[in-house]
Amino acid sequence: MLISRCKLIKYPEDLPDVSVIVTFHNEAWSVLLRSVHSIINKTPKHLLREVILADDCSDMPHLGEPLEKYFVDYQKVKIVRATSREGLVRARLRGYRVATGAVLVFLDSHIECTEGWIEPMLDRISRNWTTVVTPCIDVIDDDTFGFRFQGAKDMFAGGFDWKMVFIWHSLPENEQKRRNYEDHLPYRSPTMAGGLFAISRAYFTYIGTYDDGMDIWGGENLEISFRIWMCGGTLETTPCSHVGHIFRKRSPYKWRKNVDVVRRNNIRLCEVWLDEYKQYYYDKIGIQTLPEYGNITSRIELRKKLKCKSFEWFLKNVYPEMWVPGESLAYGQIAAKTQPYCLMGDCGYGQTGKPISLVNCSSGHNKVMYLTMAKEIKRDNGCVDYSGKPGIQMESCHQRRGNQEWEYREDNTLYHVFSQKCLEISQDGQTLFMNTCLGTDYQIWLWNRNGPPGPTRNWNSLD
Ligand code: UD2
Ligand code: MN
Repeated sequence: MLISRCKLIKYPEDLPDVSVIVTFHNEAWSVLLRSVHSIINKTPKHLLREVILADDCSDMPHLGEPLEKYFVDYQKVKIVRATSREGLVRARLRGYRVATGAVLVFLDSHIECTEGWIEPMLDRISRNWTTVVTPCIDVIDDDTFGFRFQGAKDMFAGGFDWKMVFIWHSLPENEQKRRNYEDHLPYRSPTMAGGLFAISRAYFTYIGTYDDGMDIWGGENLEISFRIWMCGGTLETTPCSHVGHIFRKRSPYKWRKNVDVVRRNNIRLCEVWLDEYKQYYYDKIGIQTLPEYGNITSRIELRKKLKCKSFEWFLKNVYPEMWVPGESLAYGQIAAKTQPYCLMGDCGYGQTGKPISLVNCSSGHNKVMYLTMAKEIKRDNGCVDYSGKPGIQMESCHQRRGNQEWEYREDNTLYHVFSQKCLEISQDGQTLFMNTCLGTDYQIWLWNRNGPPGPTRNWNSLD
């Protein structure tokens, strides 16, 4: 259920009005109409200036004339079209150029707005024009199209990893505290998913809209998130605004041939905003020399003109929970002392719960693990987790210690703080288990006691 406190809030009558910009490329008819009708029906008339449908050169017949005809009597619905496929950034910019509302709301084309979705966002922006707001994104099931409402318990903020992939994480304790653990209050988020947000039109212009050199999909969400924070704005989510979105299992449309556009977009973003931290992305994707990524001069000038802060400032002040590889307390393969076996933890996107296994240390697998400042043993987005039940597995990192808090002790044992047990390899070298710490050779693990080369945050410097 919607947090009940949300329903009690009275918003001023004179909130700023909005231009809702929906970009689409080959969207299904019913899905697009569901999106547009929900916008019209759920936005108070006096607040809705217009709905701009920005067609990114769709070639499905229903999106041509039939769409024009369907909306012919809707004065507030405007359709703008690209004559060649431009990608979502340039399609959104096409919408922005014709928008006249005080606030812009960008939405994907497969969404559903709910009652009261707009007021909480407009309220925040009307108090401070540099606040950028996202709604809570609920899930619309991509098989049944049913709407799955998220409650207050599932509040997530946005983060990212060094593959420059957007990730969700639970609200850090500090942020909970800052808002007195009150579920209905907006919370700050280091990044946003990218598809659904409200921003003052003047502010969008002021901070340099989007990087129009970004193509098709990807990267623009982190780029605008970093830019908002580093250049003096605030990015937050209001739990009182809910919009559903169809998360699709795979991308339904065509991409460019011969170019990895996501990587190219990410390089643009790294070169402009990440300072020396960009190295972590390049290490992660394994490139030594940069492929062609276009011209970024105007974006670098923008950063100077707006006197934006450094990426280190962002990591210290906005996202202190972010894991920085160079700050690791230990890193590399974790090798058993007694046998030629190393720990292997597998945790791709969305897959968790896999048991930690043992593989030959000289095998080709990437077995590099990190001991983070939050005392996790980490690989990708997974952390070694021991729940007290038999089995040690990779789970998503939660930074709340508990099952994921480990110490690599002076005597080279791997100590699980909560259970007070040590990691042990069986005498036949086949299995792993947790045992009372005895300091026997089967509990000794060899690991480098430092982080990999790379920038680290200087927590003491002032900025
Ligand atoms: C997420 C965002 C999306 C965007 C993307 C990163 C949410 C819910 N969605 O992925 O908005 O920030 O991350 O780039 O946060 N489109 C075009 N032209 C194209 C490709 C896409 O117009 O060449 C449209 C598409 O029809 C859709 C929107 O752009 O309305 C976003 O694309 P998506 O739904 O494939 O992205 P999504 O939700 O996987
Ligand atoms: Mn989408």
